Amino acid sequence: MRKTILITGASSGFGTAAARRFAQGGWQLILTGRRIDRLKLLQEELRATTTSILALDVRHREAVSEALGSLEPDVLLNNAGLALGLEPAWATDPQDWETMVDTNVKGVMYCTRAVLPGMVARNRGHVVNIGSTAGSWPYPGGNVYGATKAFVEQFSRNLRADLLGTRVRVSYLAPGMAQTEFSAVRFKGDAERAGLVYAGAAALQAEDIAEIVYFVTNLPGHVNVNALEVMSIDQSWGHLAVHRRNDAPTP
Ligand code: NDP
Ligand code: 8X3
Repeated sequence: MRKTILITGASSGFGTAAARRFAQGGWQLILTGRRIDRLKLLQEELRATTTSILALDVRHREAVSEALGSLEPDVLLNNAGLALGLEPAWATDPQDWETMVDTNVKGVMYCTRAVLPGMVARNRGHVVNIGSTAGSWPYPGGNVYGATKAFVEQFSRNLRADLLGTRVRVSYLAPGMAQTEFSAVRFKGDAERAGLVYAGAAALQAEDIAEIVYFVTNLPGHVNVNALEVMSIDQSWGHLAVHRRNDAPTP
């Protein structure tokens, strides 16, 4: 029987690439996002595949429960998310913090809660949560964005603890810098600044993440990838920052 994946945030980036990858693998797709026009185009592109589209804002608990509660996906890809701003904590727009928490934290909670009872009842399913390296490795300006992704990691691990004894899998994927619309959203449409994020480096591409999601979900049912971090070869960690007073020399 053909399997079904439900993807949040399928209108762009990782979500669109995952839709294409799973379509190629013969899966049925349920694609969600706010921009229904984008989803319609994708549905048209993938018309050989059974694809349903749903306009859904993951921040709205009732709407999520209504739209997803009766669906029976084999895989839920909790991918919808965003960063807004790169200012230090004291200079951010508090509304941006709210939006990130509502989307990246509450959206993941709501979508998971909507499909999980069915997965447990069927004793079958897989929840794949997209986090970020920002959830583990702090950087200036990452403040609430990174914290939301740390939530996603711990939520994923705690879900596994609850689901022990069932055949429902949970995986947490933490990508590093990837070239999607992510930075254009973070910088609120400033395309030039967004382009600089990826300039001169071989950033991850959406297709790379889609391939990893496909791999993780197509492993034998007894194999649960708990957490997986992936970066471009051109990205690594910096040393810990030290603020030196009185022009003290750097060693
Ligand atoms: P994109 O901006 O390209 O895609 C984000 C997707 O999320 C869009 O489809 C958007 O759809 C959807 N989305 C945003 N807000 C909502 C909402 N309230 N309700 C429903 N859907 C929403 O970025 P990416 O593909 O890069 O991001 C996908 C995920 O990967 C995010 O969770 C992001 O945090 C994470 N990530 C990204 C990295 C990167 O460097 N690109 C690295 C690590 C993690 P629409 O606007 O139509 O609703
Ligand atoms: C996106 C990666 O480093 O821009 O989650 O926060 S980063």
